[in-house]
Amino acid sequence: MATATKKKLVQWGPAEVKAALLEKYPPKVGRKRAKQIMINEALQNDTPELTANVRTIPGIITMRGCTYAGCKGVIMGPTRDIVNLVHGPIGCSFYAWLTRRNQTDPGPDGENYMNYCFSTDMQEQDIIFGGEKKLAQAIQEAYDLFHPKSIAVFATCPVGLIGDDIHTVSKNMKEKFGDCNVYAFSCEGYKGVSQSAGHHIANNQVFRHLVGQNDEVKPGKYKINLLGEYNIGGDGFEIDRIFKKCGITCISTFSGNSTYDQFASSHTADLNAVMCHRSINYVADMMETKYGIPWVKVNFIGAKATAKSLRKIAEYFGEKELIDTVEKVIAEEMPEVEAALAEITPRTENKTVMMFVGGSRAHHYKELFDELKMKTISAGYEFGHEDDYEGRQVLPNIKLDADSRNIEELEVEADETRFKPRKSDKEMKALDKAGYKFKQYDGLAADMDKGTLIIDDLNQYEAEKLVELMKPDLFCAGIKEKYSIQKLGVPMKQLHSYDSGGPYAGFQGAINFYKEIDRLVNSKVWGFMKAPWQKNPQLSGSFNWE
Ligand code: CFM
Repeated sequence: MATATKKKLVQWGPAEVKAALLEKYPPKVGRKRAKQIMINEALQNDTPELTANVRTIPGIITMRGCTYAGCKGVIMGPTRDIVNLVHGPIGCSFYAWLTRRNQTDPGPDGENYMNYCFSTDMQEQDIIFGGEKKLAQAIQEAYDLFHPKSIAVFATCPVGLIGDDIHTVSKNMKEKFGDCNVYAFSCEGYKGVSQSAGHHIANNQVFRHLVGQNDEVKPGKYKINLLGEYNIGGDGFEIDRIFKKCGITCISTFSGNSTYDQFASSHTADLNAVMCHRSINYVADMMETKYGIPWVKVNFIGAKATAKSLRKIAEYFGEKELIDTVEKVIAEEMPEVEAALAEITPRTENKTVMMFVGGSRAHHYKELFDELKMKTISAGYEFGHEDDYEGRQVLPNIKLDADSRNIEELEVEADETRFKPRKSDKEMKALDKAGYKFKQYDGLAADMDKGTLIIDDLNQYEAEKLVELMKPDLFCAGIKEKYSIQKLGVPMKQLHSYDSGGPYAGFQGAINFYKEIDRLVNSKVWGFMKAPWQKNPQLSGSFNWE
């Protein structure tokens, strides 16, 4: 047993690894999982090769979270001046209470509810007799205590099962208050196959109830929104620092360190820059249709990627002043980055890494590992869709199943008074001619080396198997995976919460990341560890009367 686990990558081709991962499954499970494990061949297909966004097979310990987590935790969690009230048993709220490290700055008004945990604390009698009255009372209590401008209500699983009408309760309370926008999210945990469904449910309501509520034009030049950036570990603060230095005005971030008013006036921006394609690309599409704001994909994870994204924004506005400032900022920031890389890369070069994270970070963080000259030998998302793997060109050919159809798609039309094309036809054509790409995302597979393994919805068993077979120098995933991987003697970096580190975005963030990875891959500590069963594979016990 011990020799098999020590075999190195060179002895295992991707096809063999794939076969070994599937070997122990019953045939039906094996067939299903086979479709979610792809040996990357860098094809640029129009039809998806990999199956994604489908149900996890019952009995398998998935890395995924639930729909409520995606809605309340991911999208709405970072909004500081909206009271997030969870309608459900206390556990759902307690485990969402500041566990995602989305940081905030209370700003000049100081209005910040993120450090509170609001819940209706449903009991058995509420499940039996209905929880609507309790919900109305809780909304009233939050309003009386804080007088917030907005209260968001989130449904947990039992709420959907007993049929509480949270939307009517919210609407009635909104009318009663007059000065507080109250709305609800039907984001019961079971609503979709993963948290991805929760993003969609959250964003639909943000679009419906928040975006476009304030037409007041904000001061500033080169106005953009940053979509899909959630300020984990302070990433958003570093990106804001860079924007300010460049003279770019960020009207609203969806939703890192965000406020109600930022969402409300986001339709006044002139460009939407999309970070996390998975969680928000449809909002960019809806804002384009309704208000005429074009969108581009950006990535501020990785120093080179940051520079590239800044240049992309500057090219869109096309003004010399901005283009020059962006170049000046890049020239100022890069020497420190390069010095850090020159010092660290001799120690990280050719080390191997695996990443299984969410719906976009497995791709974004590859940039940082490339800068460290490390090899990403296997990667995947927990809940990415086919387009996140293989690019947006596969979108028309994704087969929608019943689970996807369950999630509402908003019908959006151009706003009669507020639709305004940001660029003339002539300007758009000129950008197109210069090779400028709007609405383009090529996905993870295009950036992965040929012959690497791309795996969707990796589970606990497969993660351990993969590490045993390929012995990477570093494994990246989340808290649920952390300790089982470290017990295998491999260092593990959390790319959701960053453990306690960060920021890792932008230029300064990249330097933080290089240092952290250097420390992890060059520390021998995990390799010295032996679990008790590795020393004595035979467990023995005795009765206490013996
Ligand atoms: Fe987007 Fe995210 Fe991610 Fe995501 Fe997330 Fe996250 Fe993530 Mo954890 S929105 S898909 S649902 S980048 S919480 S900030 S780290 S799984 S890769």
